[in-house]
Amino acid sequence: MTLLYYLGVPKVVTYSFGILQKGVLKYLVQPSAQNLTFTEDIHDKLSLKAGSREGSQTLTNCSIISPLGPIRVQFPKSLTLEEVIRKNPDVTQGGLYKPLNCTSRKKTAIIIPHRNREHHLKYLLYNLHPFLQLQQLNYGIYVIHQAGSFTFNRAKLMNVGFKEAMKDDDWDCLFFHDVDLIPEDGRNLYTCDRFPKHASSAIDKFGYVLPYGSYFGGVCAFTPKQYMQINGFPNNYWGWGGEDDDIGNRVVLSGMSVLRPSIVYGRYKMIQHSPDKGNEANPERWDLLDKTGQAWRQDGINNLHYKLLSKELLPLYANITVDIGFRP
Ligand code: BGN
Repeated sequence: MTLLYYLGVPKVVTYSFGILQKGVLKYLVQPSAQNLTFTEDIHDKLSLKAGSREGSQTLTNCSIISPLGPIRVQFPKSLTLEEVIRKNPDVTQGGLYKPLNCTSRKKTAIIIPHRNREHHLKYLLYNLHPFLQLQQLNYGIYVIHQAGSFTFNRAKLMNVGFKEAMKDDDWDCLFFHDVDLIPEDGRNLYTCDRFPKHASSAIDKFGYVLPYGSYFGGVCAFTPKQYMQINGFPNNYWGWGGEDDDIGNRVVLSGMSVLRPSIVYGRYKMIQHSPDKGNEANPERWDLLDKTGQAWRQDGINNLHYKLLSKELLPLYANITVDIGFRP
């Protein structure tokens, strides 16, 4: 299992692994039913500890091993945001959390691009908060909301998230997270590594394998240094598709490899939805991708412009609303 955990392999090799996954591994890695923990049980586990922060004693370092294995994620029909707030009493304004009885050496910011997906956001928060708390991380959740109704730009929102989160704290890891993906295994650690990480290696929508070897969509993680090394994400992909491939290309072009959790740990459930209005497929994506090799140094975090409209510290997350402009 440990050997499978990370595959620090360049693009080409990852591709052949993708084929291998499809053929054989898929059948070896289904979690057995008796090991599954329900989201609600995780909340129960945490509520026993809630509020029990121990006084001024010197705290020992937290373990970075999550007690959780496979999770059967839940989507209770009548769930409200108030209930999610109630279930997370130790999360402070702006969606910040620190372990109660140990000192965490890991500080992770979660960046979630968003528009009109309140329903998904509620279920993601319901599942993600306890998941991160059991990993004993210092963490903060940032939701980056694109104002207006111009075409959606996922990668530019991620750049805004990076900039805004780094103003608040010296995060040592940033997770760039789709709003509709729920992690299904506690051993998928939300920490950074020697190279950028593609955390969603096995999404249910693709039959729990990579759809293609160089796939970099869904959930990925960078240290600030790695993020600067790829010049952040592209700002010029308006609409659906291609921006994740561009980011994956940047990793390779800047001399790094992609790390992935095994398809046992990297499982995610995608919340089903119909295509978003304002996020139609981007007809320019093939042309843009052809040019990544020349464009990545000019377009990215170094030429990012946006207007910050508001920053509210809500109980479960920091809500950042931005005007990022429109396709020129
Ligand atoms: C790919 C998309 C990705 C998307 C995955 C999975 C493109 C670029 C043209 C080659 N890439 O085809 O953005 O995440 O599918 O849906 O469309």
